[in-house]
Formats: sequence, structure tokens, C-alpha cells
Amino acid sequence: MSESETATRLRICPFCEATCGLELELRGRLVAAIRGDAQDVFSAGFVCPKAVALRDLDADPDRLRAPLLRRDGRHESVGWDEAFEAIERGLRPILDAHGPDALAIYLGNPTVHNTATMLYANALQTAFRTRNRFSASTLDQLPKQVACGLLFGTSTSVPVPDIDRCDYLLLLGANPLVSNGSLYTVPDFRGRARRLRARGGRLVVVDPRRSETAAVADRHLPIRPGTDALLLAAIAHWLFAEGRVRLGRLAQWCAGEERLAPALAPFAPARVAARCGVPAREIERLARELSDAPRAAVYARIGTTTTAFGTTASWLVDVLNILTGNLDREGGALFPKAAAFAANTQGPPGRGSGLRLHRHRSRVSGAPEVLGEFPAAVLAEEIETPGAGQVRALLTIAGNPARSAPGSARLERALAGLDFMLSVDPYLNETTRHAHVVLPGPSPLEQSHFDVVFPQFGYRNAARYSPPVFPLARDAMPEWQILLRLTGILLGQGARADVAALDDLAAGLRARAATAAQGSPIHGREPAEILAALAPRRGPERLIDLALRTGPYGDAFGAREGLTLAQLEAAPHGIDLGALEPRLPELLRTPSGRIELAPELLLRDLERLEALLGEPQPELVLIGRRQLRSNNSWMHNLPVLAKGRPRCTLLVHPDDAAPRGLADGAEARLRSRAGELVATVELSSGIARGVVSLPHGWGHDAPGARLEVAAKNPGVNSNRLADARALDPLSGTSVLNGIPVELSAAGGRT
Ligand SMILES: Nc1nc2c(c(=O)[nH]1)N[C@H]1C(S)=C(S)[C@@H](COP(=O)(O)OP(=O)(O)OC[C@H]3O[C@@H](n4cnc5c(=O)[nH]c(N)nc54)[C@H](O)[C@@H]3O)O[C@H]1N2
Ligand SMILES: Nc1nc2c(c(=O)[nH]1)N[C@H]1C(S)=C(S)[C@@H](COP(=O)(O)OP(=O)(O)OC[C@H]3O[C@@H](n4cnc5c(=O)[nH]c(N)nc54)[C@H](O)[C@@H]3O)O[C@H]1N2
Ligand code: SF4
Ligand SMILES: [Mo]
Repeated sequence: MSESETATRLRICPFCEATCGLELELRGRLVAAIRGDAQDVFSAGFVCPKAVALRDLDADPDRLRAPLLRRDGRHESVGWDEAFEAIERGLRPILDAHGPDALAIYLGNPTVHNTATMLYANALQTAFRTRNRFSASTLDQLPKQVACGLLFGTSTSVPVPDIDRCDYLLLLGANPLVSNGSLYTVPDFRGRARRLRARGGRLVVVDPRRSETAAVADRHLPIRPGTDALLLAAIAHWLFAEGRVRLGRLAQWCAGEERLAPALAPFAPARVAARCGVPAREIERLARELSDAPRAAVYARIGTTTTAFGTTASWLVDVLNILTGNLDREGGALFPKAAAFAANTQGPPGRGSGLRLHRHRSRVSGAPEVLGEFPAAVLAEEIETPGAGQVRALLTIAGNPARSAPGSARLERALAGLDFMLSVDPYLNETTRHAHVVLPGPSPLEQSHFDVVFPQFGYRNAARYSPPVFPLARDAMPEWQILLRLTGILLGQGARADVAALDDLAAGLRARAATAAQGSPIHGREPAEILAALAPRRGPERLIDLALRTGPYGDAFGAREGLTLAQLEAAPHGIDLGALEPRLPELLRTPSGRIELAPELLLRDLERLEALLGEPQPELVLIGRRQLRSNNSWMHNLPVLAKGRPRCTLLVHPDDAAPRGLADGAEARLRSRAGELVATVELSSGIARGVVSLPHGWGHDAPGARLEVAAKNPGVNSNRLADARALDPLSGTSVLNGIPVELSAAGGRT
């Protein structure tokens, strides 16, 4: 396309879970404007201010266009072959001498937003047999996945509020007006909440801060951080005590209900009220409203998962949806049915192998394995502690643990001491600056897009595919090919492995699995026939087509009418697959074929929860917050988002500020068991007394990083204060909200 030619292209936004459809106006190789795609079947034109940052990301001069190799402490651009040869030279001796566990992998959040990494990190992971797998999941949503895995049998069977049809929505520890939803793919939460209220429904938000979502709710209940599990247990207690438990049609599929009431006995509203900071009558009112509402749903997110009782709180959320009969019914909390890749649409319906947890423990502190990974919080100690099994090399893909993981000062020191580190990442940032080799994928606009994960949490079922907007830049390598070349190295095929052959292998394995699987619509057919039908597609498109055609709406390769990738290509605004519908019992994959309402692990955790009632309350605790023009740690280099007043401020209630002599704009010292920092105070009466809030993902003043825009407004890294030892023991997820801190003045006004 010449510089003067204009065109319009559609692309799903890769930045957050809302997955909005965008319309891009192009001028030659440049993006002139970005709008919402009004005809998108899923997002109907909604966008947030981050959408336009796609243009800045595409154009960012700091975005790496070629691999980097570290020589004498400096990163230099090199060609792809040289980079892969350096990886082979760096990695091979470590693996040969110390075995597979010497190489750890950390997968960051954008892995899930990128089709190529999502589909090909798997092949890579099977090629190396390390136990040392880490990801941002243990800084985020793993508690919910563990809870849902125990309840329903697969860790991605997460029910979502049927917001467009419900009458009462209770949100805890989530701020979808800013985050745009998480484990809940729901563009335009604001509009939907407005319509919910307009039709007489109610929205109630439980949050220590009067968040943007709380501000548009019918009621906001501030809570002491880390105590949601108590509050939820008390609501369930009330339902039992008042004879309000109404399982309805769910009763036939539930197991263990009789064990709940006795286990919840210690959690009467009056008993938990003081610890939660929520009056007993308010807890009872919540319970009554939830019980009275014709159609209601409870939803909770990161303010509840990244706490010491994350798994138990996540479990109790769905226990409430079940006890009120709202699970799996219209207007309640329903399970999406994704068109492809969903574990709960595979295998024989109604029964499965369930979840296996805590199969082994980490070497140094004995942290549990959960869903095949260890807590990100123990990565540093696994690197720094000598002995058999020590981590000596690290591969990061789309992650910035130096800013996103707790105890980050120690982690950075550990990264600097690795024998070899390799990052697949488009930026030289706080983490990747420690890498010996950095491999950048191309601009998202040069790669196709199909959401592998988020339709599994959609407010509505839909399937959408975006082809690449621009042709691949000269010298760029598609990210799926980068990952396959790394796979080749791990498989011992050397730095110049045949990518096409490895891709055929990956597709062949999936085709064989699909023809072998019980319950698959192509069970018993010849893999060769399936692969022939997929030709001439290659790369991600071949895997997507296979998954769609063997998925619940698929054409089963001609055996029935149904979806194919070709149909999605012909429907650029997507294909709507309808409102969510009940899926029980077909969705279940527990060994018993039932909803396991009272798993032993969780019942036992209620004893630990009861002990919380007797523990002293910290005087002051730190929580995080998200901001509309920021996305975790990595979008602060994009001018359209970076402009405006500094956002990395410490929210302090005036009543907490005054006795410490802190005025608005003052510099304050914040100290925790793990570390300390100085941050700028922003007085706010919207935050509860005894709570302060600092966003995470800042601290862009590290030497050796290449983030020119971000470095002008670096902010401070809140994870210096998060304690790597503080975990939810069930899921291995870090406590990132409710960190005990001390606050004092750090000197004069700025
Ligand atoms: N703009 C923007 N959007 C994002 C992101 C971003 O960084 N910026 N990040 C994305 C990611 S990776 C994720 S995981 C999602 C997260 O999405 P959400 O879970 O919606 O995340 P937050 O906006 O941080 O909202 C969490 C809320 O929990 C509150 N909270 C803190 N501690 C507690 C507590 O103990 N109890 C209760 N009840 N509430 C508490 C906080 O005050 C905050 O309002 O957002 C995604 N979307
Ligand atoms: N204190 C505190 N800490 C937190 C949180 C909190 O609320 N409070 N939230 C936690 C949560 S929910 C999350 S998800 C984590 C996030 O933690 P991480 O996933 O570790 O970090 P991100 O900040 O998302 O950094 C993403 C990295 O991916 C790179 N990247 C972006 N796009 C691509 C791509 O397409 N391909 C590749 N290969 N790389 C790409 C970026 O350059 C950046 O290096 O942070 C967690 N940390
Ligand atoms: S809400 Fe914003 S960042 Fe999220 S997908 Fe939509 S446009 Fe992108
Ligand atoms: Mo996240």
C-alpha cells in the first residue's frame, strides 16, 4: 500500500479482556485513526481510551524490530540466525550439565492476549520437561481457577454474570469500569450497568475504595482488605440460618451440600462484622437482597483473589450463586460456550478427570504446584538457592516479573545473577534488560488475532477472527515461528530447526488428539484426512480452523453444518452465537459428574479462615488500583496514555494523613516487611480509613531499559512492598492486596 492510499481494516483489540472490535483507518503503512467497530457482533462499537494506543505501540521507536544480544553489558541488534545461535550456545550446556529443571519459564499476561504465544507456548512447554514453570496467574486469577476446577471439573469453567438479564449484581474486589472486566469478557460494563439499573435492577459493590464502579452503583460497601471470604461465608451462613437455601434444579447435580452448613457455622454475620468492617445488618441486608432478587449474580475479582484467602473467597462466590439457585440460569451466573479451545467442550460431556493439585512442591520453600506451575513469588529463591535443581536459566515470554511480582528487589538481583536469560518481548524493560538475548515479535498489527481464552468468559457467545492489518515488516519474524525455533533448540534440533516441519508436527499432534478423543465430533476418523482438509493453511490459522471445526459449533469436517475459519474470514465483524444458555450437567468434568460443593481442601481452609477472626487487625494496609490509561507495567511508554498528570500516586484518607503530617502532594515513606519506597500522596476521601492505594507496574527508572517515554514519568514500583512469602496456600497466589504497611512523612512538599 502506498503512502497516500487509505483503507479501513478491522482488528480485535489485544490490550484487555473486553476484546473490543476496532476499526482502523490506514494511510499507507500508518494508522491514521482508531474507532470502535459499530458492527462488531460482540462489542458493538465500544472502546476505551487504550484502543488508540495500538497506533502508538505500532509506531513506538522503542519497540524492538530486531533481536538483541547482550555483549559486554550492552544490548545490540543482531540478525535472527545469530540470535538463535547464541541461545543454542547459552542454553545447551546448562541443560546438558544440569538437566531440564535448570531452565525455568515465566509466562506473562500478554501471552494470553496474543494468538501466536497462546497456541505455540504449549508446544514449547512440552518440549522442555522442567518443573519450574511460572506465570502471572499466581499474581492474579489462579484462586478462581482452582475453586472452579474443584467445583466444576475444569479450571476455565468460570460462570459469569448474565448482566443483560439479571436483577441484582453483587461485585466484590472488581472495578470493571476501569479494568473492563476480567475472567469476564464484557465490553461496555458501564452501559450494561446503567441499563440494569434503568430496568429496576440493582448493583452493589464491595470495595475498600469508592472505585469508579462503586461510584455508579446503588450501594457501595467499604470492606477491610483481605476479609471478603469472611463476608461471603457470613452471607452463606445467613442463607442457611434463615432457611433461604434454594438449590432448585441444581439440587440434582450437587454433591456435598449437607457439609456446608456445619462448616459455615463459625461465620455468623455478627461474628465477622468487626473484622470485615461491615456492620452485621449490612451483611444481612446483602444476603436478603441476594436471596429475594428474582435473578441475581455474585462476581468477584482481583481484590478478592490476590489475598491470603483467595481460593476460599472465589469458591464462596459460586457457593452463593448455587445456594440462591442462580447458577446456570438465565439472568444469573452462566457458563459461556466458546467456539474453540474450551476444555469444558472437550471429552465426554458431564464427567471428567477433575483437577489435580499440589502434586509436588517447590524445592526451596515447599510451595505447592498448582495447575502445573509454582508461585511466581518463589522464582527468586529458586534462582538464588544453590543445590541440585537450582534454576540457572530463564525464559520469559511477555512478562515483566521485575515489576509485577512481589519481593521485586530480590527478584531483580536474582535475574541479574542467572547464567542465561532469554526473553520473547517487544521491549527492553526492567525484566528483559537482564536477558542475554531478547526476541521481539512483530507489531500486533502484523499478526492475525483469534482470542483463544476470552470467549470462555464472554457475556455472550461469539466467534471473531482478525487477519493481519499490515504485511509483516522486513526482517520481522512472526511470534509463532520464534516459539517454534526455540522449541527446536529445546528438542535438540539446533538453532536452525525446520520451522515448517515443527509446525506440521504440532498440527499433526492436535489432529491425532482430536480424532482419538472420546466425545470428539471427529472421533475415529483418519488424522491424515483431517490434515488434508486443513491444507493449505499453516501456523496459527491451521490450529484455529481445526479447533473451530471440532468445537461445539463446528462443521466436524463435513459431518454436519457448522463453523469453519473460512466462515469467520467471510464475517469480518464476527459471528454471534447467541446469549448464554444453561449448560448443566453437560459442562461438568468432575470425576463424580456432580458439582462438588464442598471439596475437602476448601472445607479445611474454613478453619484457617476462622483463625483470621482472632488475629489482630493491621493498622494500615496497602491495596492496588487500576487506571484507565495504564495497563499493568508495559503501556507506560505509549505517548497517548502517558500524557496527563502523574498517575502513580498513593491514595490516603485525610484522617490517616493528618496525624502523620501528610498533605496532598507530599512525599510519603511507605514501609512493609518486604521493603520501602517513597511515593507522592494524593488525599482521597474515597478510600477507607486504614487503607492506602498505590497502582502496580511502575518504577521505570531502571538503568539499561529502553523506555524513553516511560522514564520521564517513572513512578515507583509497588511490588517492592509486596512480600514474596505471603501466599494463599491453596493456589500459591501472592497477597498483593491488604499488605500491612507503615506510613510516614518523607520530607517537604514536592
Ligand atoms: N485499564 C486497565 N485495565 C486492566 C488492567 C490494567 O492494568 N489497566 N489490567 C488487566 C488485568 S491483568 C486484570 S487481572 C484485570 C483486573 O480487573 P479487576 O479485578 O476489575 O481489577 P481492579 O481494577 O484492580 O479492581 C480491583 C478492585 O479491588 C479492590 N480491592 C482491593 N483489595 C480488596 C479487598 O480485599 N476486597 C475487596 N472487596 N476489594 C478489594 C480495589 O480497590 C479495586 O477497586 O484488569 C485488566 N484490565
Ligand atoms: N502489586 C500488584 N502486583 C500485580 C498486580 C496487582 O494488582 N498488584 N496485578 C498482577 C496481574 S493481574 C498481572 S496479570 C500481572 C502482570 O504481570 P506480567 O505479565 O509479568 O507483566 P506485564 O506488566 O503485563 O508485562 C507484559 C510484558 O509483555 C510484553 N508484551 C506485550 N505484548 C506482547 C506480545 O504481544 N508478545 C510478547 N512476547 N510480549 C509482549 C511487554 O513488553 C512486557 O514486558 O501483574 C501482577 N502484579
Ligand atoms: S476495553 Fe479498551 S483496552 Fe480493552 S479491549 Fe476494549 S478498547 Fe481494548
Ligand atoms: Mo491480570
